[in-house]
Amino acid sequence: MKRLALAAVLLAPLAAAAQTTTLKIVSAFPENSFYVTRLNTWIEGLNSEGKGLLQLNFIGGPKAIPTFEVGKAVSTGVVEMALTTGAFYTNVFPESDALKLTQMPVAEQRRNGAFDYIQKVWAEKGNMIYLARVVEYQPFHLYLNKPIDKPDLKGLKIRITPVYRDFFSTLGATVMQTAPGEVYTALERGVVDGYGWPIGGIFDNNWQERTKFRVDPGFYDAEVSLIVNQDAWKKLSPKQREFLASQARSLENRNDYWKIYGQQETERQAKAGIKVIRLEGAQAREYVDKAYESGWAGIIKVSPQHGPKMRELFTKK
Ligand code: 173
Repeated sequence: MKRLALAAVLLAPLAAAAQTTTLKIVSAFPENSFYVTRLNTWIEGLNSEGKGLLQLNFIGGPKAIPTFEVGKAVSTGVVEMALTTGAFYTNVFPESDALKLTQMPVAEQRRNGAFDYIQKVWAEKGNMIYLARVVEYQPFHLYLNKPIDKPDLKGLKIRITPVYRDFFSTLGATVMQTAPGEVYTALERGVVDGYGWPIGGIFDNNWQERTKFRVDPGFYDAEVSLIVNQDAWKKLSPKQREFLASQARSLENRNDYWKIYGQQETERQAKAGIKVIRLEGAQAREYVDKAYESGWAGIIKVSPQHGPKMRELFTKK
């Protein structure tokens, strides 16, 4: 009897510890970006609710794993989770960059089959669980230091990621890919005349100091999501999976916040002296149409298998 009780005392903490899984998570966006601030707040909440079940250990941003390596790290299980965007892991599978082209909120993607299709492709081609989209309602813009009076970027050198490559190239730009962490230096040295970025976030790394113009309208919708290594996901218990999915879902459900953030950032840019180059009427329509046409042409070219189906599911009817 005595021995049994002792064994129970000794084994109880072990059993509890065995039930807790800790997953490593990284961000492909710089440590000091607002996306990461929001991620850390979410992780704190998850860790306090997930005691004894599931914990997340934030390893860091691009200093830990470089921006364009994060997708591979998740795919191979070097880390179990990441906050990143599809444009940063086209080196895992090229369809990843298509998420910028969705024309309906993620809530609707979960209803119309788009989300299921994304999950299937991400699992098959990336060994990833596409868990939740945690940024939306953030159109991309072209930011410039030289003025333009029509949608023609000939003679301009623009910083890009895969998001903007097809579109800005179509407009005649010379393009140069960099991670977000290298944008400031590229502007400072005059290596580029402008860059692509969503409506929000340019203040995180002081790019406003090196930005004269924003071109309106914006185009596409910035996608930032939580992805999980599929093997790590399968190793979780049903209860842990349910917990992680519902925590991620509750962050996704708060995406309306990004609408307000976009307005605030627009005002902040005006106050910082950034002038708007506004394309109007037919020119504005052509600009946005060109963005989608060149974007889809690029995706369909690299993925004749999934591109057309994604286009059908992602396009507003
Ligand atoms: O410009 C970028 O680095 C980029 O591709 C991106 C994608 C989503 C959100 C923010 C930036």
